[in-house]
Amino acid sequence: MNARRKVYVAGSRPDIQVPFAEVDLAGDNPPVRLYDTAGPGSEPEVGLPPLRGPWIAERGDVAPSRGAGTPLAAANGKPVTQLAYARAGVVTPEMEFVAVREGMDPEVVREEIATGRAVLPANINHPEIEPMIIGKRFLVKVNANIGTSAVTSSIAEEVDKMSWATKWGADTVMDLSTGKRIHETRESIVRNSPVPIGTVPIYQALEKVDGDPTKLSWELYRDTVIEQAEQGVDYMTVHAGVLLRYVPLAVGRVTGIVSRGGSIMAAWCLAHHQESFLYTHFAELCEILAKYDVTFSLGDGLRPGSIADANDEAQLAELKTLGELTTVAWDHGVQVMIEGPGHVPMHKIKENVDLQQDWCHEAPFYTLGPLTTDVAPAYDHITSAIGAAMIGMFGTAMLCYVTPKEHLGLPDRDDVKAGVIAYKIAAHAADLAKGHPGAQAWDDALSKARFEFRWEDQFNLSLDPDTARAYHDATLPAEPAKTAHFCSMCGPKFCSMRITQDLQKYADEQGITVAEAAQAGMQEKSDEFVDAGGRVYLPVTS
Ligand code: IRN
Ligand code: FE2
Repeated sequence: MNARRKVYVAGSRPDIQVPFAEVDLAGDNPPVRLYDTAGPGSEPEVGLPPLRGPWIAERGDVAPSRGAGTPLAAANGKPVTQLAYARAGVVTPEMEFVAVREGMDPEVVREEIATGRAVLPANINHPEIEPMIIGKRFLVKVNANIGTSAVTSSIAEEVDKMSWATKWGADTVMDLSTGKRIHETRESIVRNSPVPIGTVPIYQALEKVDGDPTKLSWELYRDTVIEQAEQGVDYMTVHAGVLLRYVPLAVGRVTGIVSRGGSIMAAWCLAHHQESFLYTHFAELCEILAKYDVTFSLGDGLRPGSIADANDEAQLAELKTLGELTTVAWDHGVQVMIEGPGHVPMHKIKENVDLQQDWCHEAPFYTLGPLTTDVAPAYDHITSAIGAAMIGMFGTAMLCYVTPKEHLGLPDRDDVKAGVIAYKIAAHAADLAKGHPGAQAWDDALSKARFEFRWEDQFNLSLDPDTARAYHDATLPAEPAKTAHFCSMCGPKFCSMRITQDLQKYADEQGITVAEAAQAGMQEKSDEFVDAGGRVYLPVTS
């Protein structure tokens, strides 16, 4: 029996169908509805149905960019972004979709987007997505990075990794492919992805100049951005805050510049001794993004790559510039989020959120971990999930996962799952700490199932039912054990939860309080103990 079912909740119009995973529970316990990122499931060759197609068309502001059959673009010179609509007081179907998904008032969703405190990444050329929102008033989100590199993996493998990541709860996926078939890989991923897709266009631009950053130019970069926007990329990392004058600030660091995009731009700035073209052409870039509703993810090219470099001058100088660029993007009607570190010890985490929120006018923060210590390669999903939980609690809106392979190699399927699960834990722990309405209902349902020894319910409610079930079965494989009133931790004779339950039952039967029952029970047990010969260990008789 599959106790986890996909259900859809309709919005104000029949084509707003919001997915949830519903978990049926035993007895008269009501079913629990969980946020669901898995999508309807796709045939890789066909792709997902274009759910948002009618919503995009009926706004009447887009047209095929180069005639029939070509990608869409803004038709009348005005931004076609969710930000522009939110400011105009319009609740789009996308906004209503996320309101139902988050259990929030659609007006709150609109307001958060209008003020820039939240983003709804939804390229008009990615009609396949189930809309989601990133902002501190909403559930903390998780991004999973995937992507081919020149050395390993195929397109099919990457599409599979994307589906695998969303199955375990990734809210967005970034395709960081490098190497030969970037365009084709991205096409397959976008057409099959139920979640927004992010990219770092400078990576593909670099491939076009055979890996020589000094040969990059604004024109080449611009064309790459348009190519990706037309494919339907929903948000793009742009390292426009790496200014020429900031590069020397990274010289004295323990780990220099660790951001790939950041080091590409630093190399270009130094080679030409000019200001970054991402900065000098930023307004033009905004005009392009506004035509497709691509959301900016302003990159942290100078993020710290070690505990020693956390919160240093280079990092904070860049953050200030990202704040200025946020205002420019907003003036163009473009949605913005801000990327953050990296490696930060726990006592320096809060300052990151406070400064980012202040300097970047409350634009959503999107951080990579941060890793709270550098001493555990192979376990950086853990070192960073600790930081991610903290930074999420302080108001970070999205957490970029880190896998066990961080610093060591390219993540495979198992690493993707380990990373996503670690980050779902961090995100949910943050939701609880923030008091997000409804977050605790999930914990309460699982706790109750645990207390009542409803093993199947416990498994089905868990973040990773497969592993929970497998661990249980490894010690108590028999089917009856799943309903038995003990677990393998304490065994049948010493289960604390069973003792509490027995006490309650005894008190109810005798019409006395639990305290009195405990007293009476103690006496009874003492007598029984003495009668049985006063031995501590009894042979198991059943
Ligand atoms: C997120 C927050 N800070 C960085 N990230 C992610 O790191 C970013 O979104 C991208 O997925 C990845 C690689 O960025 P760099 O190394 O090019 O900066
Ligand atoms: Fe690192």
